Amino acid sequence: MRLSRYFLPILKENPREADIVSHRLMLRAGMIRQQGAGSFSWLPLGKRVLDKVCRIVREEQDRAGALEILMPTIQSADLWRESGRYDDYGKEMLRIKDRHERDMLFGPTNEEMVTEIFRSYVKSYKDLPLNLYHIQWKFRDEVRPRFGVMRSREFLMKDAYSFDLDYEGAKAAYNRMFVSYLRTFTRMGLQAIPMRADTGPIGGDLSHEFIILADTGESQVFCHRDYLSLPVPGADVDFANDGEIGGIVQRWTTPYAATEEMHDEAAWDAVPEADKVSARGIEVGHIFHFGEKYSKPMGAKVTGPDGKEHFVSMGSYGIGPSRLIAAIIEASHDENGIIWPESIAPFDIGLINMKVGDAECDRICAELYAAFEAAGKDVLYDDTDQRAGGKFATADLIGLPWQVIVGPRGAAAGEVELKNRKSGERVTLPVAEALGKLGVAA
Ligand code: P5A
Repeated sequence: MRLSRYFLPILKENPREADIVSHRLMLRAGMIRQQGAGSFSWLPLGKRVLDKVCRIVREEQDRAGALEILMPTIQSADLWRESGRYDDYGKEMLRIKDRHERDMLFGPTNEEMVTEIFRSYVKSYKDLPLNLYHIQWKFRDEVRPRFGVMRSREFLMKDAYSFDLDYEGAKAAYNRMFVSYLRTFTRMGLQAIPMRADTGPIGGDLSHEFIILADTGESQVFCHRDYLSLPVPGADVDFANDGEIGGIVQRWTTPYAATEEMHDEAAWDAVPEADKVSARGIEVGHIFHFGEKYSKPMGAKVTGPDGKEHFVSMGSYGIGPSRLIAAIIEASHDENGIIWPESIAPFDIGLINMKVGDAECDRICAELYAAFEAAGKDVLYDDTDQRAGGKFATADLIGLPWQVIVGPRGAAAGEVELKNRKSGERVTLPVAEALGKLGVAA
């Protein structure tokens, strides 16, 4: 992509409305545009990151055996009257009427709708376990939308829903999502700690929040230092093996970890002083087991091996991809801007032509650009006539993992400069070696 043809509305000044660094950097880097209270458009750079985050989420949901669907954003109130949540949900639910004066709502979550799908088709235990997920916009009329996409009113959620014959099956389904979440967040360069959590309006008796430690986090959290070094399972983890998956969950739930609402002072006192981590945290995922809370009132049942009908045992599992992006920036930035982990960077490489119009600079840039594209690298080529200082500031602000800088003096000698955004390390190399260092054949 050539920057001269891209839409990257960089802000030079710090936007006054942004209180935390991720919100400030997302606005300054032209990733998002605020459209109203807690409502944002995703501009090209932001949309690329959102897509990359969703791709990782999808891959890990699929790996754990969940199946992707897509449900509507607008739901019928009648469905929510069946579960009893239409009245319970309160002011956070945006309620709408259609032209026939029917009560509708913009979905804040989809437990009811997915239960309706399930009960319409699945009648036998032989079709279980089943886990259906989608990635869809949600609306919650939050009392205090703030911090940009961290707590917005319209936000993206990956929500999965599991259906099993009994508690044992449902616990295995819960464990699979638990392990899938560990992998998902690690792949984005985040250290997420599962903590016992309150179930709120979703309900149920077992729940974990996945928390990223960050000073700007909205909740106070407490955990054992061991969490900072626990190994995350690799891609070869066997999701079909309940014992293996259960063992991982066991290891990840043994040391003390709790959010403020679930904090247990007595258990906390038992943690050695040197191992106590008390910090602020950002909730990026939340999983729930709630058994028959929806299946019973909504009549979602299957025939079991005993020939009898059983209400299915359910759970639901959420990740907020839009919030995740803010959390990643909170965890990975410096005074000059964002530092993207490679897995979700909007582009892999920023190619900077310091002197557009200089024959050698233009030629080398064209050669590099073609080689990167051929190798399947995402590259943003700064071919604008902005001055060098401005180009460097933009490159640091948008935080691509690698910068390849082509200036007239180096170009005349067949050399370019390579800068690693994270380490700040710069090296001058002949063109072919620079390509080699970036894993591209010359
Ligand atoms: C689980 C999936 C649920 O809604 N029902 C379906 C369950 N859980 S949750 O904890 O309420 O939300 C899941 C994740 O969505 C993100 N999230 C938000 N992101 C941005 N702005 C918001 N206002 C917001 N509210 C929730 C969080 O990542 C949360 O963990």
